Amino acid sequence: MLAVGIAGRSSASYVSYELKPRISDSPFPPLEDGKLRLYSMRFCPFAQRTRLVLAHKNIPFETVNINLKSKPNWFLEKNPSGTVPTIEKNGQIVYESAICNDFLDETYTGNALIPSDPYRKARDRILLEQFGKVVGGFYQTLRSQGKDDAVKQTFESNLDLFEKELGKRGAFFGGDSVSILDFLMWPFFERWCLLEIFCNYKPSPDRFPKLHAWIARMFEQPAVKATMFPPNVHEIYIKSYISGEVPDYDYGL
Ligand SMILES: N[C@@H](CCC(=O)N[C@@H](CS)C(=O)NCC(=O)O)C(=O)O
Repeated sequence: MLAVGIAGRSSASYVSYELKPRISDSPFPPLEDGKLRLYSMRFCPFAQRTRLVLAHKNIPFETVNINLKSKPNWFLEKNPSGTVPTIEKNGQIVYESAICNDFLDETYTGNALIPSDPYRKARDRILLEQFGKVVGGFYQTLRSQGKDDAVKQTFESNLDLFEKELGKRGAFFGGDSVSILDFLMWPFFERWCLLEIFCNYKPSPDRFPKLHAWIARMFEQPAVKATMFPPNVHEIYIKSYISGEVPDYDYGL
């Protein structure tokens, strides 16, 4: 039952002991004092936000995957909203990806990701709020198999802000280097491959040259290399998700 593996293919030196998905009748896997645990689902983009921060900061942690269609009661007691990511250490429990990431960045201070300038931090928060529309547009486009032009147009108009912002900021949303905002947005760009696979569509490099260059730079980040899945794996997962059966949460373990 216990799958032990190196989480990622890069030189990032963290190791994750990944337990196969816990279903409702699975007993709580005991957590040692001092150990950080991530409750996750391998293909969840929100959990990937937190996995990116863990990888970037080389924080040791263990992973317990949750079967989101059959959640154990002990998980719901820890996080009544029942969502991943959720993190736990020494009885402290935090959930909501952006909050998990802030908590980790402030607790483990090496390789800081939150801007120290309060104004920059506030502007990043505003952008993150706006990014919700991009996430919504991405999934609407996917659901409509790219056949609804109005949906695609709205998706791209919401992306314009991020293209423009990158023009002001530089190579990354953090400027010369990645920041917490880059990692909060990345999982949804990694999944653009799904737009190509299922919709035969992708926002064009003519309209979004800076975002395309940023995507290429992000693929080179060690934390991205450590947490990403290739397009065919995203495809397998999404096909299992839309099949109406229990998604293949276990794929690759
Ligand atoms: N706002 C949450 C969203 C997380 C989320 O929706 N995660 C999904 C998996 S990708 C989940 O846990 N779904 C289970 C459910 O909603 O019951 C966050 O940022 O952490």
